[in-house]
Amino acid sequence: MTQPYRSGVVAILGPPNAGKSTLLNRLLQQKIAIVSPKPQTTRNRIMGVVHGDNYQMILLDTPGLHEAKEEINRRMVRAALDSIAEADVILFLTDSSEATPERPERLQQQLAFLEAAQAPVVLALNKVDLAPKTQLLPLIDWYRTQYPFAAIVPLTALHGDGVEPLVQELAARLPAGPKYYPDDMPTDVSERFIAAEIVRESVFLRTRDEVPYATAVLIDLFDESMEPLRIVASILVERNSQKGILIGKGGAMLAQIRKRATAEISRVLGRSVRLELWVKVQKNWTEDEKFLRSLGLPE
Ligand SMILES: Nc1nc2c(ncn2[C@@H]2O[C@H](COP(=O)(O)OP(=O)(O)OP(=O)(O)O)[C@@H](O)[C@H]2O)c(=O)[nH]1
Ligand SMILES: [Mg+2]
Repeated sequence: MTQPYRSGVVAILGPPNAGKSTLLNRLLQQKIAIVSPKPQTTRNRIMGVVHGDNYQMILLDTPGLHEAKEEINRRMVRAALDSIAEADVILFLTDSSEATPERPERLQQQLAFLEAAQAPVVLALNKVDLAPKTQLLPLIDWYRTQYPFAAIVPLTALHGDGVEPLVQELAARLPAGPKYYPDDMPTDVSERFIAAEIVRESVFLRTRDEVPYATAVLIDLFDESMEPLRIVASILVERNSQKGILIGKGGAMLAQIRKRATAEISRVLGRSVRLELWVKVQKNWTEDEKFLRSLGLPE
């Protein structure tokens, strides 16, 4: 008997910085989600489609689950939790090099969210390249006592080991279903969104403390008819002092951010780009409900 065609939604959840976006990009073999060494990089739910021979896997990358005090953080966590209801399979991804059972409460809280889910939960232990080998088996045993995972897969999203076995585990748990998206459609995010996100990624990579978290990026112009592609973007911050940091001495910081973002947008979109950046102060935007909604963050 031939296998039925399978399709469905896999929601990727887990603590901040575990490597969720790195994994999404690897599974899609292209960059649609930004990545940084800082937590809380991803702010929106980001969809990507993996097209297998006999299955279609709709992946949802989500913001990391964290203790949310500010309005923006509350909404980021909401975006992540909302994806649970849509999921046919949940992929819970953690950092195996860090999240040892020494800090179990945080993980237990996150696993409690999944208990409401009807969907099977596959655990992926990421960053095994950084974890001491002797740590892995006790860690797997510990996770087994915490939740009835459908499968546990060690992997490294960055280097690719373990990714294929993970795909097999996920695909096998998709329900029988139709092909929802055409083969040539890897994502629903626009090039405009990716460009704004790469500017934000560049800010995450070049600045520290509260500055990346006070930053939002808006695309003011995205003119595809121009060669090179012309993009004008505003980088919003909350305070004048942050604007000063982003611009830097004689404009040096902004020049660095622009240079890095231009190169990365060109690489990802596969065409040359001319990028213009403006830094603007928009007081308390991280608490502004209407503005957060305009950024696609749910109630
Ligand atoms: N060594 C190693 N680093 C990894 C691996 N996977 C991801 N990283 C790094 O971990 C950091 C966080 O990766 P992200 O993909 O941004 O993590 P995330 O879970 O999406 O983070 P948030 O969006 O903030 O929740 C980046 O510096 C990645 O390069 C891995 O398998 N091995
Ligand atoms: Mg992310």
